[in-house]
Amino acid sequence: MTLDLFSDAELPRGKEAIGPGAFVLRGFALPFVNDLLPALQEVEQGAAFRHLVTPGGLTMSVAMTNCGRLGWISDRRGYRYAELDPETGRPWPPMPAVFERLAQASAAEAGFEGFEPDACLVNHYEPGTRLSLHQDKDERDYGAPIVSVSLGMPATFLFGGFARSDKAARIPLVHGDVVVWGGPDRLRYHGVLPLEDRPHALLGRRRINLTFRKAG
Ligand code: MD3
Ligand code: FE
Repeated sequence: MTLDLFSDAELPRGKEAIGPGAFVLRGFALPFVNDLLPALQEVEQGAAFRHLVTPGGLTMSVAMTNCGRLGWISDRRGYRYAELDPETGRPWPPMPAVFERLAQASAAEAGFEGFEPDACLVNHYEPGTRLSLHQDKDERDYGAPIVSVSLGMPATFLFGGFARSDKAARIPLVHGDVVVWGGPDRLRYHGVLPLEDRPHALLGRRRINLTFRKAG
C-alpha cells in the first residue's frame, strides 16, 4: 500500500501557500538553471554588482544590480526605479529571455496569469549578508505580483506582517526555490537573516536572488 500523507493537490514539490496570495514553488527554477547562470553573467557584465547607500546614509549589506527597462536604486535622495544605471549612465542590460520565461511561468503557476515584469532586481549575498525587514512599495501597481528566485547558498527568509513589529515567520529557501507574492500579501514586511557559510556546489559562497517586478 502507498503512503498517503499528501493528497494529489498538495504534493511536497508543488505549491505551498504561506499566505492567501503568497506561494512557495519548491525547485520550480531548477529546469531553468542551466540557462539562467550564463544569462546572469551577461547581466553582471553589463551592470556590475554594487552596494547602494540608503537615504539614511547606510551602505547596504546586499550587493545589487538590475536588468530590464527599469532598475531599483537607492541613494541619499531616496529609493526609486530608474531607466539608467547611475554608475554608467547607460540603460540597464535587457531582461534575458530565460528570465522572462521563468518569471511568467512562476506567476502563472501561482495563479497570476499574464505577468509581464519590466524590472529584475538581482541581489548578491555572501556569508554574513543580511536584508533587514522592509516593504516593497516603490512599484506603481501593487496589483502585479513579485516573483523571487533563489540560487546558490540557502537562506532563511523572514515573512512578516503589515507592521514592522509583527512577528515574522521563518521560511528556509534553497537553490531553485521560487516564491510568488501578490494580492493581499504584496505589502508584507520581509527580510533575510544573515547568511550562514554553507558553500553551494554550483555557485560557491554566494546566494543570488532575482526579484521580478512590474515597476512602471
Ligand atoms: C514579500 N529580496 O529584493 S525576495 C528585495 O531574498 C527582497 O533577496 C529578498 O526582499 C531576497 O526586495 C527576498 C522575496 C520577496 C520579495 C518581495 C516581496 C518577498 C516579498 C514583497 C512582498 C512580500
Ligand atoms: Fe523586498
